[in-house]
Amino acid sequence: MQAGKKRFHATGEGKMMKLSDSAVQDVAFKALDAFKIEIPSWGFANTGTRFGKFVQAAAATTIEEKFADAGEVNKLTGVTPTVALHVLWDLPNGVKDVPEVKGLEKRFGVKSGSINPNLFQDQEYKYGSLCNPSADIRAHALEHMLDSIEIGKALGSRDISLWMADGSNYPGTQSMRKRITWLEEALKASHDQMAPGQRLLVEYKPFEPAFYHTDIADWGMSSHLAKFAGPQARVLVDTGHHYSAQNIEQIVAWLLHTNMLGGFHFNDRRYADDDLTLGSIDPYQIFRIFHEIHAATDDGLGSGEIAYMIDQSHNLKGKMEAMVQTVATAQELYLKAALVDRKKLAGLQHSCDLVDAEELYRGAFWTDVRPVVSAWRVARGLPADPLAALKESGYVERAAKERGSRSMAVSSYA
Ligand SMILES: [Mn+2]
Repeated sequence: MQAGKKRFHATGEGKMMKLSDSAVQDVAFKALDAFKIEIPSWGFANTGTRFGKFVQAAAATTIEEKFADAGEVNKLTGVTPTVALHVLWDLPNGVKDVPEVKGLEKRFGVKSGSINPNLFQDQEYKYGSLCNPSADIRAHALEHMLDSIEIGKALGSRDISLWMADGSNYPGTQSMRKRITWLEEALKASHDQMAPGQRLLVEYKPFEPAFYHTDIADWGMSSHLAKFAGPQARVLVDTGHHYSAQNIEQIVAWLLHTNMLGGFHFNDRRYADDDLTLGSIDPYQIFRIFHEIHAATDDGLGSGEIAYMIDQSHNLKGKMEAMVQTVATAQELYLKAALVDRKKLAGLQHSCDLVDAEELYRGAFWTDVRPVVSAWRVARGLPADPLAALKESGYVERAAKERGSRSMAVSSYA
């Protein structure tokens, strides 16, 4: 479709949105211009499940290849200017690796995004990292946090994104309250070392790898810890880290209301934390989350500080294809939510016109926005269909040829 030929209509007249009003296309383009999403370096590497890995020839095996892939996704989509880094996987030598990473940023046209400390890989973390009963091990974990903050400063990246595997498997084997205190101390000490403008994002997860208690199990715990740490700390919502029936958009509404929402790790799941591509199971869930954000923005709660990030591990789909597919899906769902006529919806909510309100809301969700996203891409000099452009480019085949000898070296899981 050519830009400007068909136009979107989002005033919510009836259930169907019409492609007519140029003002609505302006709204759509403005929303798409504002939307950026961060992609994770680990989404390009060979990863697996607890049981094994199915390796892919085109998978990235080095930080250079991860940056090359991330740069390619940004070229195709135009909305992924940053790549999340995992300290031990991407910067095994800490701050010493920063010059190399800076060189890769220049070469591939993407910047370093959130810095993810790794507090779950070392043998000493068997019984926890920042919550370990051993003061020595806690100190070592804190040192890694502080190193990660220094890496963030050196790279000029804003967010330190903390997820911990800490917890326990059996009742009575650990003091949950002592561990809260240790966590409070560690996050406060980390916060104290941050530069102005840096942020600490605190992620939560109800279970896995710990199966009895997880030290940061839900958004309330994250929010408490972030507040305790200091004014530059916020909550990070990973959409996969909830119980199946949980109302995630309500959590988002609370975090917006209390100004504690720092960002998202987007993915989808059918059961637990499966890291499936966004919107593959429940796109309406993501639409409902974005609606809360758009509505809060209207009400003057700034959305500029919300980091949208992808946290997915593609062990069956091709990694590049899965990433491009996810980015496009995120744009579509963000746009659908932007097209809700929120003024009209507020009126229907006030008068308790339940069916009309729901139909207005769902009408935006059912609108096929793909043509307007394509028109926006063309208007911005991007491929109209990034997945097709990826296929045509031959990038994945080239990567498979170049990387195959390294990426196909299977390491057993046990
Ligand atoms: Mn996550």
